[in-house]
Amino acid sequence: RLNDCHNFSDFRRMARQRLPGPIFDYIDGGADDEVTYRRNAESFDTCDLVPNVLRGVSEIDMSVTVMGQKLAMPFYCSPTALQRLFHHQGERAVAKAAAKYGTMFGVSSLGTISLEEARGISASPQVYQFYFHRDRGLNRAMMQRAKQVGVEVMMLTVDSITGGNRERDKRTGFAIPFKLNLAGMAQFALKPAWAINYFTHEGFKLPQLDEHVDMGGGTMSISRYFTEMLDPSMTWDDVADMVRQWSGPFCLKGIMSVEDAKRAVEIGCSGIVLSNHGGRQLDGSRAAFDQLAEIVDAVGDRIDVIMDGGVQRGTHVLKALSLGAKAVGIGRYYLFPLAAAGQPGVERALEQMRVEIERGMKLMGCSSIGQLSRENLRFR
Ligand code: HOC
Repeated sequence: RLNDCHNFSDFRRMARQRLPGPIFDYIDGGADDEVTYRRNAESFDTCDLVPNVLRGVSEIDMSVTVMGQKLAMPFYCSPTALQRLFHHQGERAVAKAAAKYGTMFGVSSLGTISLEEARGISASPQVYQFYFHRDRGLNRAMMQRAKQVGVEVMMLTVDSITGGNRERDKRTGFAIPFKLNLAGMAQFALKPAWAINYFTHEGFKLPQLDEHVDMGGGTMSISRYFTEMLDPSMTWDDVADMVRQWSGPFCLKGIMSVEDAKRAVEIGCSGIVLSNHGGRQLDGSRAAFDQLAEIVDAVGDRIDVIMDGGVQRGTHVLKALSLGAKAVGIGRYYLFPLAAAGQPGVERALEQMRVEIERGMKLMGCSSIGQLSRENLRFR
């Protein structure tokens, strides 16, 4: 079955077969009418590649350096929440796969293994993604902990001061932890393989958050987390303080406008991730790929510009790099393989992406990433 997965859609299908419906919809879903979610993937088809030939491409070097981190491949596993809900190996599988392929991976403040454990598993550069909580002490504590662990890059998500309108989650009542109430029992019966693994491995934990938050034995929905815990009064001054405190590579995820990109440079960030949160927050917002050239032209010589959203093919990565991105983040691209098959699934997906990039570079006449340029692209 895993051997039948040759692309994103195959892994998505396999994940859908394996996961309880509410969990599949949580990963797969976007906000409102999911216009931005769809546009993310479609945006890559608005331009075509223009290859060169006869350039001597027997050796391909696809390594990049981003925010001071050397990556063997020009993409990394973006931090995503709640991974042990999708497969009992969760972040452990992703950290190991990223280490095997020499790329960076992220642990979320809503991750289901601890930063310390992730560090022990993988020597690959580690990103710690966090949100700006109302509890400023919690924000400081999260940064201190990351410093102690030796996290390479701090990544503050700035597009989520309130929750996107995720109607699929409203319909399914998605909340954590997964409960064995009547609805939970029905899911258990429908997806026994998932349920046996989930309930026979250690209980569901959020090691970055648990000591700070008392859920009182209840459940937490996405909208409750965003509304009750995150601070909508956050400003650039707050972020500037954090960048100073961290005094290392600091990155803002969820930047989309030129004005904000320039502010990020001013306050000393090392990178920005152009992102609309996988279409899960502000529906109708532009695809990061569509906005990339404008941002690279404005700040690309002073800050590392990264993008994510809709990346499903090696050629998508090559198009983003040709426009000037330093690297590309993947999310659902590794989450569906994780849900489908754990670590072997993630490794297969990373390998497929690596092979697609290598093949694409050869066919485009580029032996290193530095040779990609806008000359290789034409917009329709
Ligand atoms: C119950 C809390 O970034 C997402 C994540 C954040 C999830 C918070 C869930 O789904 O967009």
